[in-house]
Amino acid sequence: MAADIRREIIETVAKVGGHLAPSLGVVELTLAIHYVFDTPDDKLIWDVGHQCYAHKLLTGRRQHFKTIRQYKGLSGFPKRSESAYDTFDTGHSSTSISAGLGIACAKDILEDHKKVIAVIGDGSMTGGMAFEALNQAGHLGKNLIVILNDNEMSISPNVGALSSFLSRKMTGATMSKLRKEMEQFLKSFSHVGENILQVLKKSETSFKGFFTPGMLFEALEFGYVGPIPGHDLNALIETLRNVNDFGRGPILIHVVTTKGKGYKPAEDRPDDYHGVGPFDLATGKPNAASAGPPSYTAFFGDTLTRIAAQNPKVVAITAAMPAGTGLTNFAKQFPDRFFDVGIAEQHAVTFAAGLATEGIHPVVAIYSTFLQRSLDQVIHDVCLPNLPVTFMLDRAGLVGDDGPTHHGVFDLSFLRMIPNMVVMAPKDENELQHMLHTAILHPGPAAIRYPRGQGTGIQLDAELRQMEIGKGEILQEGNDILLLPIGNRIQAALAAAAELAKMGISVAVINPRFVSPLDRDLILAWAAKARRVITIEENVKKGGFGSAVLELLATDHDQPVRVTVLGLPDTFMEQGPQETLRSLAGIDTQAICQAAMAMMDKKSNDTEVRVEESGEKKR
Ligand SMILES: Cc1ncc(C[n+]2csc(CCOP(=O)(O)OP(=O)(O)O)c2C)c(N)n1
Repeated sequence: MAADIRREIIETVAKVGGHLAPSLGVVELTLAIHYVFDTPDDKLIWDVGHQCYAHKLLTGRRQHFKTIRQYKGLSGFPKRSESAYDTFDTGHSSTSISAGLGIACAKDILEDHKKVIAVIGDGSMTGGMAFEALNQAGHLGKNLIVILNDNEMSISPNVGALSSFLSRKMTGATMSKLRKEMEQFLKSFSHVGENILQVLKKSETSFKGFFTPGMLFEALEFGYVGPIPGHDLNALIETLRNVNDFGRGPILIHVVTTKGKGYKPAEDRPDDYHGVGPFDLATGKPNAASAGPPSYTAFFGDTLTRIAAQNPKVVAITAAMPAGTGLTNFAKQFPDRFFDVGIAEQHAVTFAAGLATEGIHPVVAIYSTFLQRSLDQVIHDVCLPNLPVTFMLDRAGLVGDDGPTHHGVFDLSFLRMIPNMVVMAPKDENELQHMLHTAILHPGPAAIRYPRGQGTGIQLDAELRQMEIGKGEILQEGNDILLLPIGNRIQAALAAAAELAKMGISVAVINPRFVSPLDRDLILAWAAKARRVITIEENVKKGGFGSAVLELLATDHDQPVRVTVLGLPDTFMEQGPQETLRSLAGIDTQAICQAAMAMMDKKSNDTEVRVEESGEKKR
């Protein structure tokens, strides 16, 4: 059965892409859990949820499995609305123990004696929330089974002191160093220490046993079982049965697995096969990528490396995504100025704040969706003391197949409200490099958001230019309508302007560059001329760029201006190709043209109708 499941996963992911290596690593574990426990009444929670493919196949979704991560298809993550077997919606890491403990406490109150099992990877264990939950779970002593899926990998090789501790590198040099330190420590307690030391010395095994990974969890009042070989079904089933039958209180089962197990290319390069696009089954090689310019991510990585070569105070920080954020080269060239903090976005931000207080300039590269974790750290630790930290928000906007857990569609709203924070979005990769240069020279916090995917192919200026903070540019003059697109919507707006020109509509297009502070003068001047304004953003409408423009125009009572705000609706957008989702949300070229034509058709009664959100009128 394990072989069948693996074949199905590999064949499907080769066709449609997905999280391959994490899912292959837990096939036996998934089988054993469903074999021993009484799901869905026993509650099973997958941390991150990217390893849930075998779980989906085993819980009634085999028929639809081919639609995974596609528009209207199965989600790539556990989803309560999809199946009773999906206990908890996940996508962001390190939540499973907290959720599991909540469920265990609820079951206690409800006098329901079913089991709760949280499966968490060693990478996700680097997230602070996991420890907050272990801390409370140990204290409460509730029945909670935590399965640690230890494959020594996050997306890239796992980092941190905990990782070495877990990976049982308690041999050789580490072991003798520890032994010496222990001897000295125990000897300092004269008689008692000497006695314990003698007992420990008698048996090498007991000495080693003293320093197993279990120590850590036992100190947190968890029972510890393991390490268990994670591809040995018999061993897994026996262990889970014992825990199911006899386990009481919080128990951690340490299972050792191989990421990518069963598909050679994924076993050899688990980081490359963590999440993949379609690939050739026989060779493992990715299907030919569409020709075109490199990604925004790559342009960011290259520019930062160039800047760091000139400026020794620039450092880079990632939260477990060195490759995803484009920092692999930087890490190679400047190992002492590169920090992978683990899946710990909150810590990453406050760590950056600490560096900044000493005159270092940290560049924190985090996907927009994961910076949501660090809102308080951004406000309290960086913006309040006005520290010069640059935030690079990759994957801002609609990310596509990963869906609602991963769309980065809130950052304009949650960053522009913070005093001292400069918020920018480049129209292309050339502007991205100038913005990065500008942010690093700026004496306070600044954030740059840019989309997932390829750049526009524009020629890069050889020299980096410092931009004036809060200054936009007029890209095209016109009298009938002013288009105010931000970031990646600029190309769509220029295309719409060209279409509208064919219909005799004269369109002005501004590149605002800054969402905070806004270029008030430029926007007010052109809005006064056109009297019809359309804002376009790949962010939720609520509180985003359009809201900022509305706030600005509302202060200017002399100039009645009609405004249409195009942006993402007040729902969680589903998964699917980026262009499909943009069209659905009404922020693509066609939607801009339609909004413009609708505005031109309306009788001009400007004093009555001041502000219109797309679809709704306010009088
Ligand atoms: C808060 C957060 N930050 C970053 C990520 C991106 N991410 C997805 S999986 C992963 C690594 C998880 O490693 P581990 O828990 O060991 O699971 P494995 O993939 O090795 O099975 C990372 C960093 C995320 N999902 N959530």
